[in-house]
Amino acid sequence: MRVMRFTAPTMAQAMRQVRQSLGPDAVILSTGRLPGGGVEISAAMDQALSAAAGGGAPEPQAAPAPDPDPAPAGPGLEDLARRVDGLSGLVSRHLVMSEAAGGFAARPEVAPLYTHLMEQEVDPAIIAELLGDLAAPGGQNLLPRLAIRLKKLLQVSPGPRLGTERPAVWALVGPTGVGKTTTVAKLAATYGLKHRLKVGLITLDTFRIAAPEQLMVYGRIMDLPAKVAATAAEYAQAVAELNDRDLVLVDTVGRSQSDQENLAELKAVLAGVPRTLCHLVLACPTRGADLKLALEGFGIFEPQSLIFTKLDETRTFGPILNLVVKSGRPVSYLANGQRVPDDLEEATREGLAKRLLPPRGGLQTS
Ligand SMILES: Nc1nc2c(ncn2[C@@H]2O[C@H](COP(=O)(O)OP(=O)(O)OP(=O)(O)O)[C@@H](O)[C@H]2O)c(=O)[nH]1
Ligand SMILES: [Mg+2]
Repeated sequence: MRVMRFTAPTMAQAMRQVRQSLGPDAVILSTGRLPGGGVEISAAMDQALSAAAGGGAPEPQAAPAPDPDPAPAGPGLEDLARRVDGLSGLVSRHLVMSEAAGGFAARPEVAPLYTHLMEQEVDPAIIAELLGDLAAPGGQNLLPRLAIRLKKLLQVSPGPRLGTERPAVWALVGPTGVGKTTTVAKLAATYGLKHRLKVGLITLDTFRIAAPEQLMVYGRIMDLPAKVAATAAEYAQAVAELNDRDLVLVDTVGRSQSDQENLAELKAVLAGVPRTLCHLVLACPTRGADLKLALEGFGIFEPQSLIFTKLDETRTFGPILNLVVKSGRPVSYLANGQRVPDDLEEATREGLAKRLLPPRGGLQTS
């Protein structure tokens, strides 16, 4: 069992130590205040809990220790351990949140920022990282310092590179109805009309009635060649026929993130052109937990970037930050309306930070 104890002046600093030493999946076993000031966290590696369920409470200690009971747990115990793991994670998150909230509330200059980021639904662990030791001597405005920290966390990759091999092939994948086809059309207009590149279109969506026509119409309006493919061989053939193009944009069928069978089928079709780079399209108003599920489900496509749509339908942008931090993937584009091609912007750190932060002077201080 790997149990470690961390002490620090603030909960945020202690949490950072936990993440640095044990990684993002560390399980918090307990938190508490030290008599002389400061806080203490006992945390363990994930596998420690299955041993804990086998008997014996975890012993807080300063350094990793070998498992005292190496006997393998039976299937019943494994299930129990999973449940304990889930519950422990939940309880510890609440403990850390309330500890952190208490700490931030006691600092009047930080409290409004904390409230704002919580309202933006930024993950509490990220808030702790952002605000933990944020200080401005002489009572200066903390907002510019927070903006710098935020921009460091926000990864962006505006205008994915075309590379030397032509055509570059980008496929947009994602859950149903998030705006994949609309975004393909917006990108086609951006790269074809604005950047004057030769663009071709392919749709792999032969599942929904009239789906192929949707892209064909865009192709006709923009005078771009558009093709339909249903199998890996047809897809390879379609890309081969578009070999005079600089960029081929591929629209795909929307699938639920839980539909692993159909996702695997789509992956097999995309494998017809191995150099296809996938970009994951997600709708910003989707609940945070469901966005994380989508990120996991569509992980099989190894997306190069995240594209968020429907920003015009929400005022809550924390989930974008949460997903960037969780996935390590950059955001490439943001879609903020239905108009093709106008409602598409390249993601920038400044643009995202501006959406996430309160306007200067717009903080509630009560
Ligand atoms: N408000 C808003 N609506 C959008 C945006 N992008 C797309 N839409 C709308 O969302 C709806 C679905 O868009 P599609 O492009 O067909 O979505 P899709 O992901 O291709 O859908 P499926 O192929 O069925 O999975 C349409 O009504 C679009 O006009 C956006 O950024 N903001
Ligand atoms: Mg579509």
